[in-house]
Amino acid sequence: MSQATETAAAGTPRVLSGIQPTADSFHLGNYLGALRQWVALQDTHDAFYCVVDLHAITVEHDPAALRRRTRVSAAQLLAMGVDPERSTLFVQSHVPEHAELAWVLSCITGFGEASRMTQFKDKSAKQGASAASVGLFTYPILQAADILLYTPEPGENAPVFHVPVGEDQRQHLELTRDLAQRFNHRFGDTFVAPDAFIPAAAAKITDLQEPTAKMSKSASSPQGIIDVLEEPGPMRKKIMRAVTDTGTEVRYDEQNKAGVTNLLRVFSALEGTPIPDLETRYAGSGYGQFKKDLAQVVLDTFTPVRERTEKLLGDERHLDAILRHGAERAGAVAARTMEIVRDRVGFVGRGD
Ligand code: ATP
Ligand code: LTN
Repeated sequence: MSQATETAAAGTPRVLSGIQPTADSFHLGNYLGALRQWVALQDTHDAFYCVVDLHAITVEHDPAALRRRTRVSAAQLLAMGVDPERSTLFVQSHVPEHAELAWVLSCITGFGEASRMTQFKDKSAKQGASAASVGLFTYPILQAADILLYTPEPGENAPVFHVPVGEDQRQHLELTRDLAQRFNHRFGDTFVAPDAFIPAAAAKITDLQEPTAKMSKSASSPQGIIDVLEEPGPMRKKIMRAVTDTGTEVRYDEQNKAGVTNLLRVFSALEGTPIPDLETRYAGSGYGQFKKDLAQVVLDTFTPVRERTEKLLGDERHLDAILRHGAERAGAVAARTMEIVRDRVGFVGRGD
């Protein structure tokens, strides 16, 4: 059994989240919307964090890029502060129970219910609906399996189960809750329905060039997105060139000043300064100084992460050993859950 789960007292809140290895770097939206919470939640939760490579093959992919990005993703998580001694960090495909539970859950998911998932609709619309794979369609069910495999065990207190994600994942979390409750209803109490843990202030970081659209690796232009592993020069330039309105006032106004509002959110989240204090600090100084200072705050946050990531990638054996250790811990929990699930749905045990 895992060191982390052995030491986590029954009733310790549990957290699980996943991220796809589909880019050579995470971006600022990923960091503020989700990953920063991963690091913070380790202090209070028994944490499971997963690089979801099975999800990454739901769209056409290059095997060599996937292999590289899986390691880059894990290295960045470690560099951001995910601590493999306190948390279980692992690669989804190292724990085959994810795919197995996804199959079981797909058999209690309605076709219409799955058809309502907006992420599928958006992504399949981009490729042309007939080019979309069945894997992309069932993606949210695999995500539900990722989560429910790590359902907390009953303890003295009501079990707490958090899933930190950005706002765009709310619908998938609702599906996960519905599937947990449906399974429990049909086959007996098994899963704890998880709660989405969505940071209000940074739920949606927008594109620097198109401040009403989400910052996104697949939809943003290179100028609209800040990568965690970006070199300082281009990073500074992008922030200085971020779209703002024609006024000069640094003021939070979602309707009329979407660009400045997004930058204020980023500044506030990274520096930990309330937005009204930033408005006061930059009253009368125009956008230039504000952007310059913001660029410095972003650089101060990401430069150490980039340096640590490079170091971790320089020793692949060590990195792979951390991930193997994580897979062992995660696998022990997943195996226990699957044993119960197989029994509840009526599969005959192998008797070993
Ligand atoms: P894509 O848009 O290409 O699907 P993405 O850039 O949204 O990808 P994901 O891998 O889907 O990135 O997201 C990883 C995590 O980061 C998720 O929890 C998601 O909610 C969060 N996230 C992604 N983009 C943003 C954003 N712009 N603001 C806040 N959170 C975000
Ligand atoms: N669908 C999520 C990634 C993801 C995930 C998960 C998030 C896969 N499995 C489990 C939380 C919990 C995304 O696109 N960000």
